[in-house]
Amino acid sequence: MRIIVTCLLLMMAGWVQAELKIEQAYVRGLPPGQPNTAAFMSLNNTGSQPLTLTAISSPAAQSVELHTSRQHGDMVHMEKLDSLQIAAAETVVLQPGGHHLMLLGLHQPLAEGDSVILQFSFSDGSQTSAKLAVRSVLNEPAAQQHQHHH
Ligand SMILES: [Cu+2]
Repeated sequence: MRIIVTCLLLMMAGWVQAELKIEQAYVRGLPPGQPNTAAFMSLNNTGSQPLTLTAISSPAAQSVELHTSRQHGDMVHMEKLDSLQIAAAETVVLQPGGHHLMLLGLHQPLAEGDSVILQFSFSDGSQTSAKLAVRSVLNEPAAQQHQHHH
């Protein structure tokens, strides 16, 4: 019964579920007072057509942007990307130091154990959403590796 109701709601919303599997997704939990944070995940296109991610939104933030990190000498700059293409049957990994999502203007501080909903929209009109766990920056894999090596 619940499945039927969900399908009806999806149909009424007028969008198609994107053929995308989102894994290893988390939002970086920062100390209170930080207005923005980043989200990381792997995006696996399970369909037979390329997907172009064009917009992301979240009820937890004023806006969500797609960024990439680029090294200029000793400085790492973030640049906004307008879209991200995921080829059929390919996986794009968003990770610290590379592509990532930025949650800008957080409505409230995010702590370990919280969760954040993200909604993804694609150029073909399909959409999907994901619920991401908040992981404290101290528990992030990259941070652990960093500490491990030094
Ligand atoms: Cu960024």
